[in-house]
Amino acid sequence: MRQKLPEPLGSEITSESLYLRRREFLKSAALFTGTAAAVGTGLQLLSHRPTGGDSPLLGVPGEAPKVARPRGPYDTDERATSYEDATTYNNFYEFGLDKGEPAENAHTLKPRPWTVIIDGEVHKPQRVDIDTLQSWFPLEERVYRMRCVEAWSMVIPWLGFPLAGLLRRVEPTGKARYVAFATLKDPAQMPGQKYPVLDWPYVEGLRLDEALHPLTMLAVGMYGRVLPNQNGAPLRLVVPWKYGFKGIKSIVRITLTEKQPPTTWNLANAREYGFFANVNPQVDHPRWSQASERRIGEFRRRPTLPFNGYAEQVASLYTGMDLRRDF
Ligand SMILES: Nc1nc2c(c(=O)[nH]1)N[C@H]1C(S)=C(S)[C@@H](COP(=O)(O)O)O[C@H]1N2
Ligand SMILES: [Mo]
Repeated sequence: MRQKLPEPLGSEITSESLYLRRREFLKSAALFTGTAAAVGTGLQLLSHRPTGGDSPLLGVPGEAPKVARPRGPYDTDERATSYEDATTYNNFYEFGLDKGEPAENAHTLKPRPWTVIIDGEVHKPQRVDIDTLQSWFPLEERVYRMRCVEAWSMVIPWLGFPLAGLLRRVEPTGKARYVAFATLKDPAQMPGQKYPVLDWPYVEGLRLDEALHPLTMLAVGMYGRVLPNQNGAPLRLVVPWKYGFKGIKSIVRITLTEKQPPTTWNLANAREYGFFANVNPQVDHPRWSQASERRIGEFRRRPTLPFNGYAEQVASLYTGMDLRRDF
């Protein structure tokens, strides 16, 4: 059955809450140079939306979600991957190695209640419930390309907020140079952790300037609804110019550090997976070419773009670096 056409995001909220959200947005927007398209989606609305079943905000499979808002400076105009594909073709080894397994198995993950720790080289460490953390920031929608190191890609409308807002709030010390992230470790909720395929918990990291870049976001939702478990509920990192494995899922801890933190795929195979993992069509994976990619839902391969098409925004972060050596 054909689903009801999605309504514009935020259409259900009252003018009063819209007013309050706008004020919040203006406050936080002052921290950034670029202006982002804030989506007035009420957090209450989002967090109570069930992860299964119908949603009026859900896109029609195979069609770009119809979002009645002006395209923001960070949005690609490429057609979004269908919700169906984005939620059934996943990499989330805590729930199995096959692409279909996370969607089948991730119901054992309990994304609420959920505590996130932000610590390390910060003046104001936090131990905070995910709903409180979410309430600190207005949600924005960003339609980003996502390029997996395995040479497939998607286009996903994320809902979240810039990581920079959270980092500024905890006030990094003068020693902070990197940000480390960790996924939940609980084999009862994440049955794949019973097997030593990777070092658990999954960990990732960014250099502080990468973490503060306005493109870098923490997502709590996608396609106008709360993040499905298989996509990394309740909180996942999105760094669109890097290979997908940098986008760590189901985050419980964010630690600012002086030294470059260990990262899971680099620990597993340093020759194949670097710390930076910037999308680079000129540096092949030892076992396959990175020059082109398969966009999920499309027939023909397409060329892979330097920094996944975000070179204009991020290339300057790497001035003076040899990106063949620091891949
Ligand atoms: N904790 C955790 N995070 C993870 C992974 C994982 O196995 N475990 N897989 C990564 C990889 S390789 C990719 S491509 C993306 C996939 O995100 P998606 O399933 O939402 O498309 O998640 C990344 N984050
Ligand atoms: Mo990936």
